[in-house]
Amino acid sequence: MKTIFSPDQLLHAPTKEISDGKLVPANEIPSRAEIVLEHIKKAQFGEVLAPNDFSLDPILKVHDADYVTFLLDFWQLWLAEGRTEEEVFPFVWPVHGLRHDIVPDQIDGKLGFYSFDAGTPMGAHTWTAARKSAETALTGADLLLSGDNSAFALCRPPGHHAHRRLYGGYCFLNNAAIAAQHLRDQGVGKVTIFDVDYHHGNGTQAIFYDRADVQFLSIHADPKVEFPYYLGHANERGLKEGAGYNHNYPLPHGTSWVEWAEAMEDACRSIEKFAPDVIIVSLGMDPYEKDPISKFKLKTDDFSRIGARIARLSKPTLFVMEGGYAVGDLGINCTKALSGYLDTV
Ligand code: OKP
Ligand code: ZN
Repeated sequence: MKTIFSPDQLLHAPTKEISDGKLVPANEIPSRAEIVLEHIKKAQFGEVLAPNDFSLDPILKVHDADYVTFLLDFWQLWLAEGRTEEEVFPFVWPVHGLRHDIVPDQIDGKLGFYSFDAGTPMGAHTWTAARKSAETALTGADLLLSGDNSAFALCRPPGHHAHRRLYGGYCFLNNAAIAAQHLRDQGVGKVTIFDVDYHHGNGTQAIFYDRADVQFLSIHADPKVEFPYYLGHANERGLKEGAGYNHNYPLPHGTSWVEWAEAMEDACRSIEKFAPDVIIVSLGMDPYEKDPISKFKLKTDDFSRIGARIARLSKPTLFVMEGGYAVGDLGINCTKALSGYLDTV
């Protein structure tokens, strides 16, 4: 199994974030990718490749052009406004009853228009890193197209919270969605995105909600008590042609392996029924018991079990990294998931 990674993904390097009303040290930091890379190399799963260059087209298949332009330009707008802070946060949003049809000209108006939380800092190099992260996922998709049975896209920043036209939850471009759409555009018939991150993949769900060609399943903490709060309930089953192709498994705080695995078993039965041509795993290591921002109780060896169960689905599989913030154990948990897969497949 090859791994794809670019050091440009380290350029997005926030030092602080707003969480639970406080300014706290950032969780989504470059060392997350570095420790995973170090463990992947040690495990010798296969070559580590740099991502290929892509035009903006595959990103624009998933994200609106005005949103992409905003991500590209926002640092210039920020400086032009005379701001000197290196980390940028939104603070005002067009929620219920406010207008969504006029994009403000001013930078603070734009920041709120294109985001859904105040917990996702942006900086001078955010666009460069996010674009490389998406290209890492796209290169993984291309490896499957050229015959590899599996690949690991070591994406960072993560992607699954990003909507077509919204950033948030540390995510700017939806790497898994961009890879899935690219596979469809290259002739792959049906794609499943299986999201095992602790947080609901609200962006991925929203992007494919009315489509029957991309199935989405997510096992996550109940949004009634956990970020992203406003999406991820069990009764969200898809719309129009997409009805029946969206599956959410919200689980309570404190969930450990037995209950988590039960949800996964149900999810795997739905995947088998859908019979995808390719599976993309949104691989978050944050269901881990020691994760600093999460409240599930999975242990290191449980990640091997996740990988092994996915292997038994017997489909070409692209692993796309999402969250996981217990940095000390992130490398081992990630390699466990991948070796669990490789030892079973
Ligand atoms: C990104 B990914 C709640 C703070 C929530 C955002 C979490 C984003 C997670 N105490 N902050 O899904 O791992
Ligand atoms: Zn997460």
